[in-house]
Amino acid sequence: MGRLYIDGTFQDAASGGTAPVHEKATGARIGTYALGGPADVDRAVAAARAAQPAWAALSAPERAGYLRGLAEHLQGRYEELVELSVRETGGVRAKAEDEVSTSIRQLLISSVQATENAGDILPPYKAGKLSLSRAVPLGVIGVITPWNYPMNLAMRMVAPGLAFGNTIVLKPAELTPLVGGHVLAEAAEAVGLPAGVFNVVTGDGPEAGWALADHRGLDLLDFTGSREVGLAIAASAATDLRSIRLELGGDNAFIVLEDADVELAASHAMIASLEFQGQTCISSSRHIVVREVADRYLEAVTRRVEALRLGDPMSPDTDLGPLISEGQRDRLHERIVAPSIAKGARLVTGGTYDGLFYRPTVLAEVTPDMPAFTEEIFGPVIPVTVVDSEDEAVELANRHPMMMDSVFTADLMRGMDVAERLRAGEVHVNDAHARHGAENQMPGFTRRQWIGVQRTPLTLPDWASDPAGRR
Ligand code: TXE
Repeated sequence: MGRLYIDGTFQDAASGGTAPVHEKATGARIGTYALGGPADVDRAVAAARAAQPAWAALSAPERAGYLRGLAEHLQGRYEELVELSVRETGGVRAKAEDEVSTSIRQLLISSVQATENAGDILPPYKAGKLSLSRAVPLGVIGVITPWNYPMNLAMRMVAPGLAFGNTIVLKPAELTPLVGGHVLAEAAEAVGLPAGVFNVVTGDGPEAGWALADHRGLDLLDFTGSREVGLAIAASAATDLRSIRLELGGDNAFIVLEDADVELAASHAMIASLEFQGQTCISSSRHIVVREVADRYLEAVTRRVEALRLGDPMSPDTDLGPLISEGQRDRLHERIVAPSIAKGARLVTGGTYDGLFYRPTVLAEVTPDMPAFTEEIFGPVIPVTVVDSEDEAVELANRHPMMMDSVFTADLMRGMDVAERLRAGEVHVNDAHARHGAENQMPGFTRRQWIGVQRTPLTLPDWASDPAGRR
């Protein structure tokens, strides 16, 4: 631990510095990570660049074989990795199991996809032409990941990226560099991935992160994290039109209509807002409930929330573990919960904390001018806003950027209609956080190259074929 993985070798950061990694539930030190910086990122990008042509020149089944090897390696360490994920992220066992198994599944899916289709034959525009589109790798991809699903969010980029012939430099979050970076480097070494194909530069955001985000030697920079850092990366990339892809937060809506099964909605609300203590970009951040069922919904949610067990995430009896950091706790409490209560929100339950353990919280009478409505929550808080109609619910939901919304109604067609009116990228009807196979649809790890071949001689105009012979 405490080392970078560059060009196929574990090595110290140029600065020589390391920093501790802590178990979130206890604060115990569980490892170290190397404090990489610009010089390390330069070396990693150069190694990835040098390795890329030979990696892309391997056959797709050969690359797929390496991916299957990575999957087998992770599977062989399953128990150890689940435990490490629990310690490092503070998520309960079920969350850690989901994270590791989703990462393995991603590797297997990408290994198949890469061998399936290398392009298309297109209908020619004119007779005698052969028109092809060929999928070619982008080249070198920089990947910056957050701490909430560190292995899974890395693998979503790394697996398809490698499968399609790209090479990678990964900068994992400093709160989770082990399960989000070091373990993946160990896997790469164990399966003998060619040197430089996959590199891990750990370090802090403003140093290692920014050095990678701002690097001119990448073909794509992929960032998952906060809106603030995303804005800075977008501004920098705009200065010379570098390719970036950003996945930032979402102030997602959870709509309960008057004909909904209120108990069902309340059960889904637990998962939608409280899974991993609500620290997920697709967490439901605003519960918008039609007045007729609002009291019943509030009661059903509160009853469930008050029965949740907060504690050691390793214990099978625990429902919610600690928050990831004091910074996240303070942001949640000082910038969202307390000011919303000050503005008139009613604290129904929770609203207190002990260290990183934040009691699951229900806020009622939340209005659209309160931080609990306008800000992404990113913590175990359910803010409930009452509306008079479906139209008002849709209008309020659409006021903020959303990734994934839910709508609860007894009428599925009505649910579909509401879904069509919501601006979220993904909407669930009578469901939340459902797995719909997004890992099958990761976009853009190749670019399209169009190839046109003239198969039969063309009759060209005189001015092109023989201008000198013109009379
Ligand atoms: O994110 P940061 P934080 C959102 C969520 C949360 C907020 C803050 O709203 O409350 O972000 O979380 C690296 N240049 N999400 O502070 O700082 C950093 O090292 C380049 C949503 O932890 O954006 C880490 O690897 N990189 C998200 C990654 O960016 C920088 C999940 C994310 O850290 C950098 C997590 C810089 N200047 C938080 N500064 C989701 N979409 O799921 C930091 N980083």
